[in-house]
Amino acid sequence: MLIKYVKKSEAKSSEITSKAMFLDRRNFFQGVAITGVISLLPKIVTPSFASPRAKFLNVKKTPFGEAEKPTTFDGLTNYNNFYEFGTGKTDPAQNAHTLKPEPWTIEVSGLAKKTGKFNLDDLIKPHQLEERIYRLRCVEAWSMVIPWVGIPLVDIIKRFEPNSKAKFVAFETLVDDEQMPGQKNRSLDWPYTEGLRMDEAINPLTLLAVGVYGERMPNQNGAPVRLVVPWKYGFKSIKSIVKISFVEKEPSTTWNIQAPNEYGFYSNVNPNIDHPRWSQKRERRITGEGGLSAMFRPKIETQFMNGYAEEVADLYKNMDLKKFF
Ligand SMILES: Nc1nc2c(c(=O)[nH]1)N[C@H]1C(S)=C(S)[C@@H](COP(=O)(O)O)O[C@H]1N2
Ligand SMILES: [Mo]
Repeated sequence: MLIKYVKKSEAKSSEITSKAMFLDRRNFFQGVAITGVISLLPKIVTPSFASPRAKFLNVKKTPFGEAEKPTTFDGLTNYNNFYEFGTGKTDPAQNAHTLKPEPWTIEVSGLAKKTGKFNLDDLIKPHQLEERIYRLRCVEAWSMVIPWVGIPLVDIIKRFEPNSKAKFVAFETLVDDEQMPGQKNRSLDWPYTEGLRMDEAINPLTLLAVGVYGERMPNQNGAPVRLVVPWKYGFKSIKSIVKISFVEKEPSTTWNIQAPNEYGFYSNVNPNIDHPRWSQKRERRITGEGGLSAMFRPKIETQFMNGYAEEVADLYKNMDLKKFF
């Protein structure tokens, strides 16, 4: 990648020390023994990183989530949903090393003045990378707090100059069953697809993320580039994006195709609307500390729009949220 970063070997020793702290695996896994349910726990694996771990230079800090305690690096890289690498939570950490995140091309098409194939580095280069700490609430009722590195999607969208007919933005993940061996199974319809209404896509909260903790995106989290839509259930935050298209009609999306009665197009986090098979009122916060047993801690209340209502509730002011779930 041409994105400016400093190789670990070039990092100051002070940085290496702090790095070593969040790489301390004992933090994440201590406490597992006391649960007495080891056989029920996901397999503990060593996270895989295809490329050398390296820090971005020049990431601007922002006030987003600064009051929150992020999930540890180990926590957010060892408990993932990424069906392209298997359906288990530890499958991505174990299997995602086969993904080659560089070089990476994104194809932009549809109702815009500028379309074509773009190298990811060229797309990113003119922009200031930001760190934003956002809550991620999975539809399965767990959550994390993640220090993302990225760019507001709106800044990227502007450059393609979509026209007034473009009412939605559709996204697709890579299809390559050599790089993504989980695609040899029909666990989902490949490619994984997602979509946002244009006003959601250009909302200043919506992030195109290229890293976490100041480093390039770990493969299991969606390298090299993914969406982060913090007020929506996690599955809207599509990983390893290779296609973006500006379209007139609401695009079809993977989980809606899979189970339309369970997963709607909007999928805004909403504790007042239960999933047909479970409550969405509360969530388990995965801190990454205190071992995987942390998942057995009492749940916390889920907030309407995942706590981002002030920024986004207006987008839905004339809509029946029970109908457009
Ligand atoms: N391509 C793709 N993107 C995906 C998924 C997936 O299986 N494939 N899983 C989604 C789900 S269900 C969640 S909760 C988040 C998890 O992101 P994380 O692993 O970085 O926590 O990614 C989302 N993006
Ligand atoms: Mo999810």
